[in-house]
Amino acid sequence: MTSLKDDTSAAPAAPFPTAFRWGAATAAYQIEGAAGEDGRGPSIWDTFCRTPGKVLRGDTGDVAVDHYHRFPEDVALMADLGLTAYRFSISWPRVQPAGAGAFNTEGLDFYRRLVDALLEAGIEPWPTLYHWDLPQPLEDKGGWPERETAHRFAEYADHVHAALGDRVARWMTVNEPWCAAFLGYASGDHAPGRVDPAGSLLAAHHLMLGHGLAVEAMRARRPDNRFGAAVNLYAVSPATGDPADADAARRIDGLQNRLFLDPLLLGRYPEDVLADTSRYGFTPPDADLAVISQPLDQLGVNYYSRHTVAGTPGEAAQTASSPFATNSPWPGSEHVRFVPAGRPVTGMGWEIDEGGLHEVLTRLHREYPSVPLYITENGAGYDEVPDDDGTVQDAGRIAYLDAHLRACHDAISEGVPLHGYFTWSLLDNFEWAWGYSKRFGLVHVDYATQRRVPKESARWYAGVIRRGGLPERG
Ligand code: IFM
Repeated sequence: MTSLKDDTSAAPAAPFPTAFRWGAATAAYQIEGAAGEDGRGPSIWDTFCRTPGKVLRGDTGDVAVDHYHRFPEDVALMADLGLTAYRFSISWPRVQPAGAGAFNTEGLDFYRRLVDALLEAGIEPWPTLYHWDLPQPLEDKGGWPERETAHRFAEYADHVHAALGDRVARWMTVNEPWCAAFLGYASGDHAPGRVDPAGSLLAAHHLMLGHGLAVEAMRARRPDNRFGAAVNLYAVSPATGDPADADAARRIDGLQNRLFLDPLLLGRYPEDVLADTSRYGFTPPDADLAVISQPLDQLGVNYYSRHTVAGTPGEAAQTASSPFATNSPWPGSEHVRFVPAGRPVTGMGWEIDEGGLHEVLTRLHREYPSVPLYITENGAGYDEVPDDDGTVQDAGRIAYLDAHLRACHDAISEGVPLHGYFTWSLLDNFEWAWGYSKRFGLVHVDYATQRRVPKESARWYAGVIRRGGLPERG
């Protein structure tokens, strides 16, 4: 294979700061496989995948892209891309199979080997401690709606940190608590598949409490390490000027963005969201907010699209996180409809709106205390197949990444403290309820052979990294 770095570089038309992190992201359940190896315990996703009608075609993460065994090849691919940072997640059930009690040395050893390989290749490791794979025994005891789960998470995080904190400086606690809470416990589109709106609000609170407790414990050990969480944020617009649509936008912005940003960064819950959800008796203890609002060294922003919403009757858009979606993931605002705004969509049916990323970044800068920002996920899912000559043409993904990176560039020029960008994802992988039918990778994976082939977007991204910025607008 010719090296992805062979591109002869011209100076970028849109340069990024020299220290800007250029990364890619993945998550344990989506790539590792080896579900039954070396002492790993069952997670809620193992159970969910085996529940008929939950995951397209009955796909599972049992093998995924076999990263557990092929990580040296994958680190070599990252090096060839020129990545300076790699965001991955640590599988809680691999490290602590029952979610409490004994830790599994073999599981931790895998992450030691991975981290060592990354450091050897000059790539900064960015582990996330929770990307949705709760140990099943903890779900059997009530899962995230139970306060105890937050304490179990902090204990697990502390143990991993004790093992790796000498070689890993940057830590992310929870990934996309909105999805874990509301897709997991309100709509049931994700594991554990419960439809319990009141429980989903408690889950959201306990995910943030777990984050705060974990940061407290880890920071006490190594104040020099850097800690944060990754939230999935959206720009939100009303469909029309109708006051009912404005109210819908306020509600969805509240549940999607402010329900997480306000406790984390301001140490309070948004009053209007507490009012919107009051029918579910959500009254989080005030004392927890001091724990949740630990100073953050970095905020991870996962951005994919904009929500356009209406509070009035009409046509609804297909924006589902699952092909089987039926229940609402918006507790207290179940009546809100998501409507098409007419923009082009990715293969997920998600509207492409790089302006929304600029809006999210500048809003963070304007409305919240200054915290270093990183795009911890951004990318596009399609279902592309290789051409006869084996190349994978993914012009749609290149256009998506180019547009969103230009939005980042503009935001930085306007003073937004954005310090890095991790594209989702390094490799094609298990896309949750969609199984293997949607591909987000820069690198194509043939799931029958596990052969990896960098797509055209990988060559493009390697060029951006090499030049330190974007080429002239095409
Ligand atoms: O694949 C997911 C990832 O696990 C979390 N953020 C969104 C991605 C695309 O759906």
